[in-house]
Amino acid sequence: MLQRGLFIVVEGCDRSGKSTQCANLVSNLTKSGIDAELIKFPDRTTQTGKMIDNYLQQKSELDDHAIHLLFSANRWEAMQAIHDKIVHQRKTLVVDRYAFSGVAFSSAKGLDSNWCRHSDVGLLSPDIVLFLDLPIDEAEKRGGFGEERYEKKELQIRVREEFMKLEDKNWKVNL
Ligand code: NYM
Ligand code: MG
Repeated sequence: MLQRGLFIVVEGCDRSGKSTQCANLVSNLTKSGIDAELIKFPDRTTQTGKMIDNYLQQKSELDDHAIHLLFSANRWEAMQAIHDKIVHQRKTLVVDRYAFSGVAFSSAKGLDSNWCRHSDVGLLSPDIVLFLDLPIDEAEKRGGFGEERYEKKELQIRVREEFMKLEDKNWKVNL
């Protein structure tokens, strides 16, 4: 029996298959007797999440720094609950996007990547990061690509490059 649950983050560009793989992972963990739960960022249900959703659906305009900080706030407001689940309830969390997306997308837009990192400093660190690396050409062919802000080939290529700069020893790329 684990003393605490694991914090597993799944990252990737848009349409890389994260949601499908996250669902598969949770279901396989559950079948192996591990109490696992799926969490997703941005969480579009909260107040900050609604502002983020409007922005992504191009219903509102926001300064690049302001939206970056909203994405960050959307994680901070979930921290206590995440901590309780992992530490007290010993649940393993599979998290669809996290602070890496925050830095990769905002710096791909042109913000300073050091500035981008600051607002997430102190968030709970993941135990494992799984990065789904699908060629952008393939992602582009998938249904729905292009509906939301950021779903543009040129930006996705830069996002992928920014993700690669964040890779460290806790990352597993395309397992
Ligand atoms: N995104 C996501 C960011 O720009 N910063 C963040 O901190 C996070 C968590 O939001 N294009 C972007 C990546 C996606 C978009 O995510 C919505 P999803 O997983 O498609 O709902
Ligand atoms: Mg998306």
